[in-house]
Amino acid sequence: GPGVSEADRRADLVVVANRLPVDKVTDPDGDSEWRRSPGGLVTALEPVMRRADGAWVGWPGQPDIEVEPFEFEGTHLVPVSLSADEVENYYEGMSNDTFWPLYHDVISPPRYRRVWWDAYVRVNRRFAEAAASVAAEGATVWVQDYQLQLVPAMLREARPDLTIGYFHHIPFPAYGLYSQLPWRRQVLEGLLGADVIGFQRVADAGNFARAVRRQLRYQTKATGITVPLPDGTSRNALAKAFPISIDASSYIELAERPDIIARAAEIRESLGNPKKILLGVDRLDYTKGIRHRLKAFGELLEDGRVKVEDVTLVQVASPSRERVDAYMQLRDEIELTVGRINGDHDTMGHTAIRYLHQAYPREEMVALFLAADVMLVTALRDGMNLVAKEYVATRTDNRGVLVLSEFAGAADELPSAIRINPHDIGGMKEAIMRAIEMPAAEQGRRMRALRKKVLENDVDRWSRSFLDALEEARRAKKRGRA
Ligand code: GDG
Repeated sequence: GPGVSEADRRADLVVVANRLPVDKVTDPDGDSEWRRSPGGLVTALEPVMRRADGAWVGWPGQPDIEVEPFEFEGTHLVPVSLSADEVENYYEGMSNDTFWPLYHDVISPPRYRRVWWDAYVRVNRRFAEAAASVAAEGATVWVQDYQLQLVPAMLREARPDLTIGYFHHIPFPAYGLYSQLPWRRQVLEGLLGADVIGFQRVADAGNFARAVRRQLRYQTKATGITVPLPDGTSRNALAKAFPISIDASSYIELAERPDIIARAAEIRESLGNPKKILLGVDRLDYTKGIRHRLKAFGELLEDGRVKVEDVTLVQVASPSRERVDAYMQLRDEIELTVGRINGDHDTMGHTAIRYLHQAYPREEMVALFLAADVMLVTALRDGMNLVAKEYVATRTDNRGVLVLSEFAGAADELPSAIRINPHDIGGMKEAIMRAIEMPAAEQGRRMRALRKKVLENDVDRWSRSFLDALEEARRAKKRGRA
């Protein structure tokens, strides 16, 4: 209102995420401006934030810059600065080289380093303080993801009046693995500061509840956890699955655009008009099963079951976490494998694998989805996997086949995909052949069922159901106090 300065604005809904929903873009003249980031979470929360006149707390994406809070497209943005050391220890270290591999079933060995943990605690406190200072009395705060697992308890401590939610975008591992973490108690206690703790799959919520029982000896019952308080009373936390989704209608709009349809035809043409195009789209990450996929496809070529003139695999591996060792090593392995397979099978006019270590605009991604007869999602572990849902949403002609790993959260909702275990290379080869050879009628049957699921459960529904659960928690708290 009048007289309230920008920096003093308080919000009734606050989102706290590692990144702000904007990127700072600098043009060749050195002028810079903020642009909305392309991410899915940003799109998902944009309408909610606008309606609630909300605030968003996050890191602006570059080390050592101090930025004052500012307004951006109807949202109050509150930047949290990180030093270069903090980016290295809190983000690249603790978040991406400890929690990420541990929570994805130690596909790559997690590293437990005390200096990383110290930075993680310090940075989580900074996020919690920023959120506490922008939240209005009785506000709702929604914390996002594994970089900020301590924020809920820190916030509750500073601001008991708040209703706090936390959503975990990645898997929560079985207790036998989770218990490796030297700071396993602190993390559970951090998360339990929230009134609602959301996970992708029912199994993730179950693993979390089991860790809480085994480690903290708290009582759990279905999705409810009884958290004891110092005064001998207790409060309830809800730990439950809220499977995330995509803005399906925006993908349909793109899929119906004539220029994008034309681009899909052009892509097929430039690949030499193969009979079938297989597609993989992933951040270049060891959780995505890219090597397993390449192995299966390479063997099918080797066995003579597919011919390079007939079938091409397009693999987009967008650059990711390039300063973390495990990612540099993975890139070398993938590029060696692609080089070998192409060297053995390519002809002058046809390539086995068109490998693209690049990031593309969303329009190009949709053109690729439209060009692909078979989408390969072969993750070894994945919280959800939005790519599977995006492919399905764009297939307005009800054609195309989704091959989907049972280790991706999306498998719980999409039983009409061809389900695979990516560790079973033989099984994956059969699944790929089945997808390549699938008659149009069966494709249509399966794709209609898949589309129904994705269109009914879009991201707007996801955010509404999470915020409804938080609202319910807020009411229950009020009743408890009255
Ligand atoms: C985490 C969890 C969970 C990829 N390359 C390009 C590009 N992408 C887009 C995809 C998709 C998104 O990035 C990736 O989302 P995923 O869900 O597939 O995977 P993660 O990045 O690992 O996300 C995951 C998700 O959080 C949400 O909770 O589902 O399990 O790991 O939207 O299309 N987009 C563009 N160019 C690219 O080159 N434009």
